[in-house]
Amino acid sequence: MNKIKTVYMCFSTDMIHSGHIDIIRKAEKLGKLIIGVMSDEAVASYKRFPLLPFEERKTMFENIKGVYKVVEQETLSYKDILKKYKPDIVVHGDDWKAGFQKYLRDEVCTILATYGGELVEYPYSKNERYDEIERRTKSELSLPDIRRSRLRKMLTAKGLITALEAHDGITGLICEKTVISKNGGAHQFDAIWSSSLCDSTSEGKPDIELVDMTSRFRHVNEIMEVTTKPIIFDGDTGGLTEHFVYTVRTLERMGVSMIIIEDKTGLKKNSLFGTEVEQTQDSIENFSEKITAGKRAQKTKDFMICARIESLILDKGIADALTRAFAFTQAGADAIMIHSRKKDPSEIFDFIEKFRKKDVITPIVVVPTSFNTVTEEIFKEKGANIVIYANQLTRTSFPAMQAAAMAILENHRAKEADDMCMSIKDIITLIPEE
Ligand code: SPV
Ligand code: MG
Repeated sequence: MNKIKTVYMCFSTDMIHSGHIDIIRKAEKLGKLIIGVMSDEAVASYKRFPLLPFEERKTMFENIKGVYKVVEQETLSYKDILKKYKPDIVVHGDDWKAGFQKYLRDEVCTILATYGGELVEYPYSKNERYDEIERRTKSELSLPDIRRSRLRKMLTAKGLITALEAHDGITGLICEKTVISKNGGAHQFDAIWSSSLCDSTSEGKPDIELVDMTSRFRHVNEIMEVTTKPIIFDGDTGGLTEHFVYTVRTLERMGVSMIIIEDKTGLKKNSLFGTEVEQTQDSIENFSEKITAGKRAQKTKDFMICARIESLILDKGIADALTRAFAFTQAGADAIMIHSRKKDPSEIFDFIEKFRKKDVITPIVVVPTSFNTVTEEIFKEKGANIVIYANQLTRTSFPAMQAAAMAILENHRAKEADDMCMSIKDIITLIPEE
């Protein structure tokens, strides 16, 4: 008697439509159907954060007639799952023959060939209605409640997340849409950083809390209009406690996930100036009160207040930074940001190691503008949880704009600047019409 074949298919969707049911019906006719449901982390890495968490997506597939078993596929790559279950047949839509998924397909074919497995592909069901479902899902992700709560969820799912600076719609879109695929994996930014330095710079002003909150909120709003990713807001010193509580409520209502406030007082200057300019650190008591007042003011459990410690920036040493970090978490801070302007990351690593000896839960945020040789993998290994690329989009755009302006001045025409310009076609791809 012929042995019943095992069939494997993997899904990342959080909504089942008739196209999925069609392909499942075909696959189950080929044998005992095992469905792989992709982990939250794997889905978030290449697509978007799933609306439904893994467990719910798993239950959804378990309840489909004809499905023999549902398992978790932890990575985009099928390698581990194929090695584990050795299915006789892998079923997939034929859409993965090109694009970033081609690598995955090639890998599947190579592995299947090692044990005589077979790949069965069905025509991908392109349907306007399915595109509409995906569009709707995306717009739900941008709703305040859903967007706000996603930072905590991502931290739990991934352990370490990254944020890239944006200060307007176009930089927001770059954070939202830039994805690279490499060796069967995909990589994109998890969140967006609304930086005081870059908001100020984009308005041609210094980073001294001169750009008021109303203008800062306008930048956030512009970003929110065209993105879905969670937003971390640079709240400078947070201002007076009496004002800070309103800032917390406004940001929370808008759907921002986290505010980071730094323990400085008086006229704030950008930290990267260090001790070249006069900067005063707030007292532990005052800053703790501000944090506690902010925590009391927020309405949801999702919103996070992060305390940023400036001790290393102001040459006050690790011991002072640690004392402050523990006091601020005691006061209710949901996360700690430790900053440094040294190229050498040792003092950051030293802080993280000592903090983690007493506190393994509170997320640690780092902004590696100066200590930029450290990779995300190393930060994760050391115990950091959020890596913010705080100003690279702003700083890369100026040289390009200046070069174009100079080329036009030199040549009395724009032709020489042409090669530096993004094509209209690329602009349309980045900014689609709804
Ligand atoms: C910002 O981006 O505005 C920051 C980070 O606060 S830093 O410029 O490094 O102080
Ligand atoms: Mg700032």
